[in-house]
Amino acid sequence: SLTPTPADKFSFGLWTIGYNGADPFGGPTRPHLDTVEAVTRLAELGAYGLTFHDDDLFAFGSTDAARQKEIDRLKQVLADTGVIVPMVTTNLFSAPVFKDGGFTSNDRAVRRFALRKVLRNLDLAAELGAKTFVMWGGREGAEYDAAKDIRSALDRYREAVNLLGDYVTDKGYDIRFAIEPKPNEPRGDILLPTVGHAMAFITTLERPELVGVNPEVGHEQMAGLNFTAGIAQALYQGKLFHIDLNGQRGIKYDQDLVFGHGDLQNAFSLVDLLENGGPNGGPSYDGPRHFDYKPSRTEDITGVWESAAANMRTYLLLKERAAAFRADPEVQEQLAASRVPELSVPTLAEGESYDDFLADTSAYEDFAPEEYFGGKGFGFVKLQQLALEHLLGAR
Ligand code: GLT
Ligand code: MN
Ligand code: MN
Ligand code: MN
Repeated sequence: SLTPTPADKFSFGLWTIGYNGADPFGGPTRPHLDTVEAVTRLAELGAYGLTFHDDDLFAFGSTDAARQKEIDRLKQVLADTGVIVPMVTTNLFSAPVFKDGGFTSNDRAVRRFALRKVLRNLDLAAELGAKTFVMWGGREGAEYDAAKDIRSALDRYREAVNLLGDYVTDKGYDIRFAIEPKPNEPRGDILLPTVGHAMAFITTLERPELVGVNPEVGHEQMAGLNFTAGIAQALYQGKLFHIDLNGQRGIKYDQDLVFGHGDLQNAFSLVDLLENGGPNGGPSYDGPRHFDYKPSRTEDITGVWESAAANMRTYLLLKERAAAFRADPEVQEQLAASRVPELSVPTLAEGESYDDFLADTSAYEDFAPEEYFGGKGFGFVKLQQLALEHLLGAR
């Protein structure tokens, strides 16, 4: 069905629908959106989750009383609507004190303050039942090579994440961390710029099992990478802890468009991967389908809610189209003709040693590479056209 329900696990950041339209060139075009209204409207639209940064819910530097008042208002509207908080994250990028980063600022006092801000927010995440804690290090980076000792910065990042891992373990919190990569913006270059960098970093941690990634469609595409392929590798390594869905058109500033309003064919293959698991079938990811987009500043509040609904509707449309693609006998035939399933067959036979392998003359001595295919192609273009026709609703 194309009507979103909580079973679809659609979630939104408070900062997404709450984006007031301010950009580096102009001020707000929309008034502040209150948390209670945001949650109420999301519930009506069929979303199941709300996520937030500490500073989205209560302004940076709030008194304890002002902070608690907003937490209580949030808890009340969650109870009234049944919306949950699957993920919480900390803002270590907006306040001027974080201009050179939080965990990796050159200034040690800033690093200590940043870590305390995160620990306090982790307690709140646990209190609200969040299972994932996202870390987007937007200010962890530099504009100038001489300004940042990258190896020390990674040491400090590691020190911070190790401390957080000890903290949740000792407190018994059922929370895992998800690092969100981004290549640049707001910093000239950001640490852990891609999914691959982040997954390699995770192997250096003391508790790697507690840490995964939160890849964002647009962020990988800003680096010119294939998002679906990156997600497939994160799944392969058991590291897809969370996902940020949105749209991006090419290598430029972070657009945060509605999901599908960028590279639609890649969005199709992504939903196919998440829902159908690629060639082997079966869903491959059961976590939140989290939209991290920005309603364009040209829109009024009606447009905000239309764009929120558009994200979910596009996801569900792609899910339907991907199911039709997989169910089409002609697609199955072409997959076989293109030898897609054959890639899952191990290259060596069971129990075949390298001695056996070297003795197999059919593999090398008698193999004629030029004649082998007899000029035959793989038919990948035909397969892609079948996918496109399903995507367009032409089949
Ligand atoms: C910020 C960023 C997003 C991150 C958020 C989590 S904050 O809006 O652009 O991509 O997911 O910190
Ligand atoms: Mn983004
Ligand atoms: Mn963003
Ligand atoms: Mn994001």
